Amino acid sequence: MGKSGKSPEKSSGKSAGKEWLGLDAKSFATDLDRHLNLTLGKDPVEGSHLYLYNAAALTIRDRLVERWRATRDKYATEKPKRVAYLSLEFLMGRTLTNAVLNLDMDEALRKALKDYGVTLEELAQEERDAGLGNGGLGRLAACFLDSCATLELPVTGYGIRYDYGMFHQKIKDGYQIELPDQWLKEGNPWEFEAPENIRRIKFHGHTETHADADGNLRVQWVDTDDVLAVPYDMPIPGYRNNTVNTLRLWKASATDEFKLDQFNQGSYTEAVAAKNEAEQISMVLYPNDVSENGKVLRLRQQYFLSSASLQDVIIRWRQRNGDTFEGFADKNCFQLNDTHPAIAVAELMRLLMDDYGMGWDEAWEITRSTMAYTNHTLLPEALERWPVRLFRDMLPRLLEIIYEINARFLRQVSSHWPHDEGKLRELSIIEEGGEPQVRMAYLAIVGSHSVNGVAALHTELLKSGLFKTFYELWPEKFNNKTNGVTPRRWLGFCNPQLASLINKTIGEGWLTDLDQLQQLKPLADDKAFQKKWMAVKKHNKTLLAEMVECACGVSFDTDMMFDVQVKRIHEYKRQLLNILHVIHLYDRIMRGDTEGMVPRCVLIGGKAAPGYFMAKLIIKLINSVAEVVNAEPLADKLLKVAFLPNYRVTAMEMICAGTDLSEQISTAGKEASGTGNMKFMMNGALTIGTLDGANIEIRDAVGEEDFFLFGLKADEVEQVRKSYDPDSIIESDSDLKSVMHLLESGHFNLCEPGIFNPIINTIRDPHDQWVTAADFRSFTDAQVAVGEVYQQKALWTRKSILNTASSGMFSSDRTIGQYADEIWRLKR
Ligand code: 26Q
Repeated sequence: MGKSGKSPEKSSGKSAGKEWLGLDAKSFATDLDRHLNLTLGKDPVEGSHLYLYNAAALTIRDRLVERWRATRDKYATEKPKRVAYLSLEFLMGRTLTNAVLNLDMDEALRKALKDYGVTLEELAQEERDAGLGNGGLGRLAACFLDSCATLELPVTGYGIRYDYGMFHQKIKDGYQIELPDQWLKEGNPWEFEAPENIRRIKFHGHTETHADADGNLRVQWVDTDDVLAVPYDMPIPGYRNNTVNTLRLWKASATDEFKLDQFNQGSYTEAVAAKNEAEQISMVLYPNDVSENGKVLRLRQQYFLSSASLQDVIIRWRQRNGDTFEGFADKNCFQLNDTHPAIAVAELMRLLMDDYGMGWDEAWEITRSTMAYTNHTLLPEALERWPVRLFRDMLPRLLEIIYEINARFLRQVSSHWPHDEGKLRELSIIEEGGEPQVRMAYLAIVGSHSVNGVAALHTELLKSGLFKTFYELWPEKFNNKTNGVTPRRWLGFCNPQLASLINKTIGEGWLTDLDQLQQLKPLADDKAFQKKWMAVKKHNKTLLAEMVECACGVSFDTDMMFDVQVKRIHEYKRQLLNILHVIHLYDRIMRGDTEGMVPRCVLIGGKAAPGYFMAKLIIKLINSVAEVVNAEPLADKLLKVAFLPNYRVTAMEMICAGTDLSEQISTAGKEASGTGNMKFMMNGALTIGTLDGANIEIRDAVGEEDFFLFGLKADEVEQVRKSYDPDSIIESDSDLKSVMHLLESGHFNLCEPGIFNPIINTIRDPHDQWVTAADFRSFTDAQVAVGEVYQQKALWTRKSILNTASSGMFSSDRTIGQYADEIWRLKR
């Protein structure tokens, strides 16, 4: 297998002895016409954009399929070690435009579309986002798949084909409303059902033990309610390398057995209802980005994904290798995207022992050496736990195996720390107490050979905090893999003007070797280059302003600074701190204290978990403040505020290109990494941020001069919290005091008195976990510094260029290279 970046000759390829379809405009035109007329059966005249979109998708898809089959053949011949990336979430966004970029079909397709009088941009709008994820973790999985295909690594993504992805967010009277995301309503041209690979998943029932012919004890899990897992495959193209990997998503389907039993007994309706229950498993994505404990359906989803995917890998192994598992661990690796698929540890043990007759020790050796676990959170309340009771009912055989794993593990703990009851209680996979719980993170750590965090600080905090004792026991398991994002989507595609300027300046190599952006550094002070750089930013700001106008009815002036915070709404991410600063600016304007104030447009966007009261109230506050500020004539040229509804992958593509200032302001020690921060940096935004997650590495990469730092550090936050007194902080800071006065006087909620009291109370609460008041002064001062720099156009532009130029290490190609070398040990 070659390295990334090699650009094989276009269209030079064969599958099954046949030349590949042409990549020229004429071939595209012919195929567009054929798909429109024959595959879809529509006339160009009656064909709305949707039909033309589908014809284009099929035209591109044909080319993908050729390369897909060739890649499959190549893996089948070369038999490389393979990785299964197990994730409950893949936040893919749109596919058409990404495929067009990766297969270098942009120009030809545009030409072919000319005849229809439609632009590629207009067509692309017809595609709904595949929003099968909540936020960072799901989008990371999508970026990783892009990098794996680009690096030509045999990695398959395994997930769930939810009928409904992340909810559609509407804002009504300032409040979030959730609407179902019917992303499959118009069909999905990018998926291929593979009924020949259906797998059967067991639930409920009980276990029976008997001795086999050799006298070995064997366990059978019987009387189960089974559900079928039907795979749908999506092609994942690499960047211009003819590699196409697979994302396999499972849909739940009822077995047909009810027809025989219940149907004959006359209980037709009950039989159909049972079918419903099975198919619920893949119905909807859970819209929480922090674990919601105890939901039965969620555990069903987790087991469904884990079992189907492991069976898939094992059955394919046996098709190629016969009935031996020798070499299995050298040829397979399972990466667990957080603890969501951690039940895979016990499931692999079950499959190897119960279905294939392997003894415990051999099965454990295979399990431990193939499983690897990535942690994505530092919030202790976000660690997944499941009641033992739930396991006993739903997955009785898995509970037995977990108990056995735990018993053997605790023996190891006692020999490491003899006579230490406390250590046993602390490390046990089963948390005792009122309602005994299974600690999924502990199961994942015990059952894996690798445990990684997603940014340097995050990994250090895991080792010294959450997983300290595990680190003492197994220091060699722990490692860091700082996140990254794919530069194809997050610069090449989303910012065509900047990409083209960069191409003209340093060539196109950066798309697969992002460190090459360093070559822009000498140009940071070049007047002519700066001018072009600014013109691109201006253009992108115009597009973003159009979007904001259209979605929010707020007009953003492109001469003003675009100050943006988009991410899930969560208290630790402190959208509240941002809005306090906005109130402060408004307060200054109203007091006439506007000297040196740089005109700003503040954009905030993100979804709140439907059951997260405070997050939803913060959205309401943002909208209430926006309404007052935008209606204030005195603020007109100085401050605009908008809340962008339904933030998603496709929105970010436009947002990150048009942003001047990136807000990364989480309470230090709480954001595992962040990845939006990287997208903004790549597109030349400057960051205002705390020393949290990957912000630290971003600042190290660009240099402290070109990053606006503020706030308490992670260890200082812990210190401050011991004697935190927000009231006295507020009392001694006249700006904050004035902001609190505006809030408390009901200035932003005249018609709805008292609604923001819960927010006011949190800010004043000595137990406020996120210490918002503590960082207000330093945030506001840093914002003044931002304003001073922004007013010096050349200086700002220099810093903007240096940010892009220093963003090389935040390519997911770098991250995936490290996973491949250090965890998966793939040859490359
Ligand atoms: C768990 C159980 C039940 C229901 C939902 C969940 C659940 C779902 C999604 C828990 C967490 C998530 C998502 C977490 C997430 O997105 N974390 C982010 O991961 C990014 C990629 O590593 C980091 O950059 C972010 O810092 C981190 O917050």
